[in-house]
Formats: sequence, structure tokens, C-alpha cells
Amino acid sequence: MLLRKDDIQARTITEDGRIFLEKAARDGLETVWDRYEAQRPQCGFCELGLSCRNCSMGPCRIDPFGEGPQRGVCGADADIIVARNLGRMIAAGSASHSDHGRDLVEVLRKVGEGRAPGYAIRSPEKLKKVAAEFGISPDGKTPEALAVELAHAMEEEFGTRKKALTFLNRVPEKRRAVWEKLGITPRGIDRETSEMMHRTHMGVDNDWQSLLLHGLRNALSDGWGGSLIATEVSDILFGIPQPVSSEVNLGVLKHDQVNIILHGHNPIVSEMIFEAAQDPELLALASHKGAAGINLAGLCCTGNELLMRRGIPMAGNHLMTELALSTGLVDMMLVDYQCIMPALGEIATCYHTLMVSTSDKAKYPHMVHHEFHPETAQQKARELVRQAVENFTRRIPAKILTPPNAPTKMMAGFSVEAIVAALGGSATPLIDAIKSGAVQGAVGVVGCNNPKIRHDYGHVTLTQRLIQNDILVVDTGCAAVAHAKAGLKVPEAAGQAGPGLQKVCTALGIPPVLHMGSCVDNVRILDLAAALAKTLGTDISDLPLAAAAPEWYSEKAVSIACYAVASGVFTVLGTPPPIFGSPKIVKLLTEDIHGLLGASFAVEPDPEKAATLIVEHIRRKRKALGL
Ligand code: BF8
Ligand code: SF4
Repeated sequence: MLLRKDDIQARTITEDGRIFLEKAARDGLETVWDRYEAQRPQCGFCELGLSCRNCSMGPCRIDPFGEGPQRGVCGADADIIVARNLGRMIAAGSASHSDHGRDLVEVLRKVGEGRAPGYAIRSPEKLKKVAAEFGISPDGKTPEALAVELAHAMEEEFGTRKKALTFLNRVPEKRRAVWEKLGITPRGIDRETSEMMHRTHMGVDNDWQSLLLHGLRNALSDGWGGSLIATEVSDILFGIPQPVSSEVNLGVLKHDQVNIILHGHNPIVSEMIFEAAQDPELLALASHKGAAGINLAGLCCTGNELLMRRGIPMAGNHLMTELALSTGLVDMMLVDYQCIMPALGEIATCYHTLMVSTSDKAKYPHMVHHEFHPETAQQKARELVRQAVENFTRRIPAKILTPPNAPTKMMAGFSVEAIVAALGGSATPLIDAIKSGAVQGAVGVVGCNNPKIRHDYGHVTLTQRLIQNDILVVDTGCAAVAHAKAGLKVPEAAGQAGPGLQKVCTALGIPPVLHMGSCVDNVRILDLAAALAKTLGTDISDLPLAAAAPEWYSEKAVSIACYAVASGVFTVLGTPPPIFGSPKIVKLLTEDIHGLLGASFAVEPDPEKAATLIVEHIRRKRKALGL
């Protein structure tokens, strides 16, 4: 199953990706790219959003050429079916982020109750700040008591009977008025998702416009609810990220050390592993086994969480998760949930790697399940690190390829608090730089990898073009890893930016592409945008901002894109979403919605063209502001 050189080139722009695609092929592994090829041609009805299996009178499909059936068995037409499918994608994405947030709130509560040994409140300041937003006074309370009260209030947000989510107090007045007018002010987080599942049941909401409006409301309950809770509680428990230097790509895996990879999304497990990996007894055991140390490395968003707060190096992003195993150097991979390909366990059987799943709600084939609960996580983490250390001597020499490439240097840790600190204590210098034109605007380049798009090409190309045009890029998720690997996240990368941005970055000693975290941390970008709009007394949609997800694959990305647009941010998607079966819906989302929200979507797979769209958008916004 050897791959031709140009096939490999077509799959990824990364050096370690190419090296280990070849290695994986030599080892006879089937990767995500092979499985994608095997699936082609993919179902055209599904690509267009025109298939429905919401009930057992179906499955149904609509003929896009107008010759075959134009209605499902129930009578649903193309518009209804496309809208329902999109609605369910949003619901799934919103549910994923929000359920992740709920898990963190549970830990917060248990820390307060003294039932989560090993965890602590690392940021009492943020605890107080967020508690105040929920109307909870810190007076006369220990941080633990305050944590319990805040956790109860946050748990209540998931099913709240209030008319709006608490965090909407961060949203500019003008934006809240837009939502009120459209009837999309988000209420209880679970309620919006549950209502979406209800509306999309056969025979409920059969108006495509009202389905889409509820989709926006559902997404807003993620962005200003579940995801924001996840980010804020992570900061309270694990600390507010501060600028930190680290390294990225498969070169971070060490031949002479015990390598433990942490993959998934939730920092609850990985933070305990981080502690355990520093245990002197386990380090001594590693040394006894002939290892020079215990090396942690991250993948995907669990990796981003650890990178942001602890400077743990990053092995790679979504499409690198299988290839990381093919090094033969991974002594243990620990996964929590989301974006963990079910293929991983089987791939690991080719090597000595121990695969461990940790969440009660996420099990995988060929993985050993060790459930983490706050009460016992500390002890469990030590047990697992010990197993990883013991596994070091079981490596299979013939299957090892130590990555020949050096890791790339990078900086991460740009929380809103860290950005404000880098600016000297307030956002004013950023606003001044935007006003003067040195910085033309800011764009969030976020999201996944997808084998439909050459790995990392979409992210890196778009971001290079944007910074060349003096546009500051902030990023999260797998996009951030792509940029880091391309060397865009070191202060010296300012040399690749236009003259204005270059000057600003050099003065502040920051890269032109700022790592703001994991995918739930997209709310940090939203928060910053809202704070800027509030300072200027305007709406988010008036600012020279945009967002892009050049290689998105996940339902979570659909929810993120929808809350970005609903919050007033023009958003460009690289991979086409399954909406093209309904010209009316395409027109609404890419054109007409602008009149309602001051922002819209665009779909543009070519990152060069996407860059042009965004640069033009930012110029228009600047002009409207008189800049
Ligand atoms: O939440 S960017 S592939 S890892 S979904 Fe997944 Fe996409 Fe990566 Fe993080 Ni986000
Ligand atoms: Fe077919 Fe309607 Fe059932 Fe969907 S809900 S499967 S379109 S009958």
C-alpha cells in the first residue's frame, strides 16, 4: 500500500505529515485519507443536505435536478429538509461544547465541597469576577464556598427558566436588541438544543426560516452559554492562560523518554496527568526503566488546553492523530472526548501503544477504559502514568521512526487577560492601532482539518495573506496548530506581516498570529470583540472583524460559525456546508441575513479567494467607520 510522492504532497503541506504518511503506508495502516478515498464519490444527496432519515416513513431524498421526487414521504420539501438537517448539526455541536462545560462545572462544585482531591481553584480572581456576574457576593465566603454557589448557579443555566442567559450581560446593548427583535435571545442552554430536536421531529416546525432562526438561537446558547461556561470554569480551576513558549509537530515526541499523548477536549483528565507526570516516584521509575524522563504531548484541543496553561508541547492537529501513533514512540495515548477517530485504537494495535479512554460517555474500540471521576482522578492519573512508564520497555524497535524533523518553536497563552496585559493594561493601544490603520482589523481563523482539503493548506495560506495585509489573526483549535507548525506563532514571524502589523508586533514582542486556545475558547475571541464594541459604544458588526474556518469538519464548527454570525461577525467557511440543495437557504445565509444581523456567511474553499473576500470586507467596515 505504498503511496506515490505526489499523492502524499496532495494530502498535506507539513513535513512531519509527509514523513509519517509514508511510514504509515509502509506499516500497512489505513488512515483517514485512505478511508476518505474509499468513500468517494460521497452521497450527492447528503452533500447537498437533501436526504432525510428523521423518521421511519423514510429515508427520503429530494432530486436536485427536479426530475425525481421533490418531497419526502411526509411532504417535506428541499428547504424544510435542508433547514432541519442544519438545525440538527447545530444542536449536536452546541450540545458537545455545552456538555463539556457541564463536566467542568461538576468539578468546580466538587472542588468547593472538598470532594475532588488534586484539583484546586487556581484563579480566585476569576472566580470572584464570574460569581459577581451571576449576582453572587464573595463577602465573608471562602473560595470553596463561593465555588459551590457559582457551580449551582451555572448548573441552573443549563435549564434556566430565566428569559436570557446570564453571560448576555457581556453583549453590547445594540446586539442584544437585534436578538430581541428576531426572537433569538438564548435561554436555557439545554432548552435550545432540546427544542431544536423537537422542532426537527416530523410534523413540527416546517417553516425553513423559523427553523434557521432557532438554529441561531441554539448556537448562541453555545457561544454565550455552554462554551463560555467551559472556558471560564477552566480558567478558574486551572488558571488564566499567560504567554508561554513551547514547541509543535511530531518532533516533540522523544526517543529516550516515556511519551504520553493527551487527546480530546476536556482539561479535567489531562491536568491530573500533568501533575502525576511530575511525581518524583514515577520519574524515578522512568529512570529505572531507562527513560530520560516523562514527556507529555498534546493533540487537538486537550493539547491546546495544556499548551495554553502549562506550555506542554503539541504533537499535532486532527489529521495528525493517527500519524502520531505511527512513530511507534507513543507509550500511552489518553483520550477524553470529541474528534477522537474511532480508528485510533485499531491503529495502535500495530504498535506497543496503550490506548486509554477516560470519560464515562466516550468509549472506543481497542481501548482500555479507565473512567476518571473528580473524587479519584488524582489517584487514577498516577496509576495510568505508571502504566505508561512500564510500557516504555515494550517498544518495538523495528516499528520505530524517530521524527527526523526538529520541532517548531511557538508561543501560546493569549487569553483576553494576557492580550490586555501585553497591550499595557487596556485595549486602548489596539483600538488606536486599528484607528491609525497600522492594524487594519482582526480575524479569527479557527476550526478543524478535513481530508477534503489539503492538510493545513487552507489555514496557513489564508493566515499568511491576512497578516501580509496588516490584519491581526487570532486562532484556536486545529487551525492554531497548523499556524504554529508553519512558524507563524513566534515574534519573529512579524517579519512576514505587512509594515503596520509588523511594527505593532515588534513593539509589543508578540507574534502576528495569537493563540487563544481550544475550540470552546472561541468565546475568548467573542468576548474580546464584545469588549471592543462596548468600549466604542457600537455593535460587534460595526467592527473591522471577520472569522474563517478554512478546513472545518465538525458539527461543533457549525455551531461556532452560527454564533459568530449571529453575534455580528462575517464568517467564511472553506468546506461547503450541506445547504446547497436549497437555493433559498443559501441566499438567506450568504446575503439576506446581513440585513437582519449585520453579518453573513460566505463559502469559499480557495483560501486565496477567501483572503480577498475578508480583506475587502474589512476595508468596507473601516470605511463605514470613517477610518
Ligand atoms: O474542538 S478544531 S478537529 S479538535 S472540532 Fe476537533 Fe475541529 Fe480540531 Fe477541537 Ni474544534
Ligand atoms: Fe422522509 Fe419526512 Fe420522515 Fe424525513 S421526516 S424521513 S422527509 S418522511
